[in-house]
Amino acid sequence: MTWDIFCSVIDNFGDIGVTWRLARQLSDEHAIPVRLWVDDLPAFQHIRPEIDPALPTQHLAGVEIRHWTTPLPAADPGEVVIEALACHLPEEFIARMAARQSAPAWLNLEYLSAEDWVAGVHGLPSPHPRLPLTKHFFMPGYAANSGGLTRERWLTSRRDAFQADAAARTAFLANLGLPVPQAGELLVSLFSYENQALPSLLQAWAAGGEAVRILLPVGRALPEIAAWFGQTAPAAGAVWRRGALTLHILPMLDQDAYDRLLWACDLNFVRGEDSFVRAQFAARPLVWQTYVQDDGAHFAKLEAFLALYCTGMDAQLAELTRTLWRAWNHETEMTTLWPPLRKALPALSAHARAWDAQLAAHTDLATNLLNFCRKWLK
Ligand code: TRH
Repeated sequence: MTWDIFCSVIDNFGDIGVTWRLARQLSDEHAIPVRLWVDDLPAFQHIRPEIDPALPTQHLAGVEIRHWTTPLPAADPGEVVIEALACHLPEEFIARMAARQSAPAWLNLEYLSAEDWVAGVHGLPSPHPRLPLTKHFFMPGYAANSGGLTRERWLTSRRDAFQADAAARTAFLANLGLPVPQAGELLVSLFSYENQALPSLLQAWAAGGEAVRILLPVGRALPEIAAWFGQTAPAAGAVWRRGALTLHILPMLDQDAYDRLLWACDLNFVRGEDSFVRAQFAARPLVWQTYVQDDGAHFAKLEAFLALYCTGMDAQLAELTRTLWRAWNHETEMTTLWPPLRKALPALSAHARAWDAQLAAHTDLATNLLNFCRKWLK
């Protein structure tokens, strides 16, 4: 049974990051022929350099990738159609779906949230007002009665092997032009949006008593950071130093290499949706910057996740985590928060491992999707 997944890139890389990961897993682990429709191939190329933005059709890792243009190229809808992350299917495609002998399973794959209402909406039908089609909400989430998280079967074993192998870590870092980590040095990846708290954090790292090496992929935080270092022409490959802080600007890595970067670091700053989930799967301490929504809904998302993540944590550690993540998201001064965070990293690492083990015990999103569609299509 063929599946069509539609991805419209609103901005950045999360929309394509999430849909690509799912498409690849469905093909790889479930042998499903997947057709991924993407309206912004250059964005895709950032996380998978093999993508050729000029091609209307191409294949990668067993997935057929189609350039989603207007009008949509001719194609018969598959048995499952997923409109991902608030995109809207082209009307002509919906008409083709309705013209099929049996209606496809049509799913609205939503953004991830830890909020309570998610489980209540998961699986709800939304009948088309005119056509004999029903769309269902499919909600990723942390609860057992949600759609779950996209997690490959290989994840735990590959990650654990990598994290247990110091030589693999060193080789990976060397490949990025980075030196062998020294004893006592802290390795931190920093993937964030613009953030007014950045200068205070950089200041705390520079003034700390211990070496901190920051790995910064090129992107939205770069101008603010360059300004703090008094640099005017930031580019991948640059290395800037101040006090105990050394900062390396990395090129955008392909998605699998970015996973490894998260596995390799002692602490990861992540953002949006996909890097956030992958940092949880890295089983290392993390700090999340939410994707800002105009109505402030991102703060509710932050609090809902914190409530879950801090459950069972030692009270002081939970308080520190909440204070720190709130400061990062409300973009307030963080200088005084760094020393306690640094001290708490071993305890936070243990918590991150336990959290990951909890997540690994849930059924993954691709399997949940498959089970849902089988029921609907039978
Ligand atoms: O890029 P993001 O901010 O993406 C989004 C979008 O803005 C989207 O519209 C919004 O709705 C969503 O966030 C919540 O952050 P995210 O989700 O972490 O996606 C980044 C992707 O880029 C992820 O798949 C990891 C990948 N990536 C690489 O492949 N290489 C890299 O070097 C880095 C830094 C990231």
